[in-house]
Amino acid sequence: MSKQNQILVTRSSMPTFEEYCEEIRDLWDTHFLTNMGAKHKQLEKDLLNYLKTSNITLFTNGHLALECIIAVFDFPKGGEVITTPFTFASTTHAIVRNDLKPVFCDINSEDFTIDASKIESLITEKTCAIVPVHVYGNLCNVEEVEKIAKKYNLKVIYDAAHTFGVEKNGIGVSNFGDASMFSFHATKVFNTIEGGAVTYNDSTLKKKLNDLKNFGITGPESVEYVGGNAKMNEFQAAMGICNLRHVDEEILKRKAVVERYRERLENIEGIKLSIIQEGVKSNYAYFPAVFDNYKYMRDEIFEKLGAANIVARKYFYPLINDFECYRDKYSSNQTPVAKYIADRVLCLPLYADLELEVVDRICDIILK
Ligand code: T4K
Repeated sequence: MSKQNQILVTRSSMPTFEEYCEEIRDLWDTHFLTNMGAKHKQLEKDLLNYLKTSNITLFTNGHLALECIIAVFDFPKGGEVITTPFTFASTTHAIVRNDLKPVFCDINSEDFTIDASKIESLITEKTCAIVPVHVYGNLCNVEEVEKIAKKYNLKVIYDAAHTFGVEKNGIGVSNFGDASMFSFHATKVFNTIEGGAVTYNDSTLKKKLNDLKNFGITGPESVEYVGGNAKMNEFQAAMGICNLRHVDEEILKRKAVVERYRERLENIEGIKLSIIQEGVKSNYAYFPAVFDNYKYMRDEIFEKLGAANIVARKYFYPLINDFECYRDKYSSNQTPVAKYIADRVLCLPLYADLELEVVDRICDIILK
C-alpha cells in the first residue's frame, strides 16, 4: 500500500475548493489580508453565536491563545498553577512561558480529565490558578473544580482545545470557569488551518487581549504592554467561516464512526473505552482505547496497525512530567493514574469521512 493510502489518525475537514475560493474572492478587492479584518470580525461574530458565549477573541493558534489568556490575568511571577500532565505539550509550556510554575495533579481513569478530589491538597499560598484540560472532548468535573476555585479565590482557565461545540445540559463549554482556550488547528473538529480562540466571562479583558496579540500596541503612538504577534489572518478566518457552515454535519459523521468503534470494541476484556458522560453533547473529537491487560500490549497494537498502513497515535505519551525539559523538576510517579493511562492508551483514526469498512478493518486487526 502506498503512503497515499495510509489511514492517519485524523484528516482535516475542508470546504469544497469552490466554496473557499468564493469566500476569499473579496480579499483581491480589499487587499486587507490580516490585522483583524472583515473576515476576522465575521468569524468572531459567528463563533459567539455557535459557542453560546458572550466574549471571544481569535488568535493565530491555540497555543498563543492560551499564553495570552494566562498573561492577561497578571498573576505574580513564580505563582503556582495546578494542571495535569496528560495533555499536549502546549498546556504546560503556556504556563511556564508566563513565568509561572506548573503543579501537576493526577487524572481520573474514567474520562482522563483532572481528578478534582486531588486538587485541594496541592493548593499553597502561591497557587493562583487551575488550568484543567477537557481531554479528548471529555468535560472536566467543572462543578467540583469551580467549587474549589471559589473557596480559594483561584482563576480557572480551561484548556478546551478538544471541546469545540461540546455542551453540558445545553450550556456551551465556554461558559465554565473564568476562561477557555480552543484550538482550531487543522487536526481539530473545527479548523481555521491554524488558529485558536479564547472565551471569557469578564468583557473588560477584550481590549487587553487584542492588544497582547498585536505587540501590546494600544494606540497610534502608544505601546503599553510587551505583547507579541498572535493575530489570525484573513485566509484562516475565511477557512473558519466556511468550515463552521458544515461543522454540525461533520460532527454527526464522526458520531457514526465512534458508534461503530464502540459497537466493535465495547465489552472486550482488556480494552477500556472512555465513559460516555451524562448530559454531555459530545463533539467526538478523539477515540482513545486503553489496552489494560489485553492479549496484546498497546505498543504491539500500534505496530500491527502500522504494518497495515494504519497510523494510530499515542496521545498523550510521554507524559509532560517525563519530557526532557521538565523531568529534572518533576516525576511521573507523582501522577500514577496519568502514567498508567499514558503507557496503555492509543487514539484510533477518527475523522468525518472515515469509512465504516475501514473502522471494521482496524477493529479486526485489534481483535484478531
Ligand atoms: N492544548 C491541547 C490539549 C492540544 O491538544 C493542543 C494541540 C493545544 C493545546 C495547542 O493548540 P494549537 O496551538 O495546536 O492550536 C497535533 C496538532 O498539531 C496539535 O494542534 C494538537 N493539539 C495535537 C494533539 O496534535 P501532532 O504532532 O500529532 O500533529 P501531526 O502533524 O502529526 O498531525 C496528526 C495527523 O493529522 C496527521 O497524521 C495527519 C493529520 N493532519 C495533519 C496536518 C498537520 C491533517 O489531516 N492535516 C494537516 O494539515 O500534533
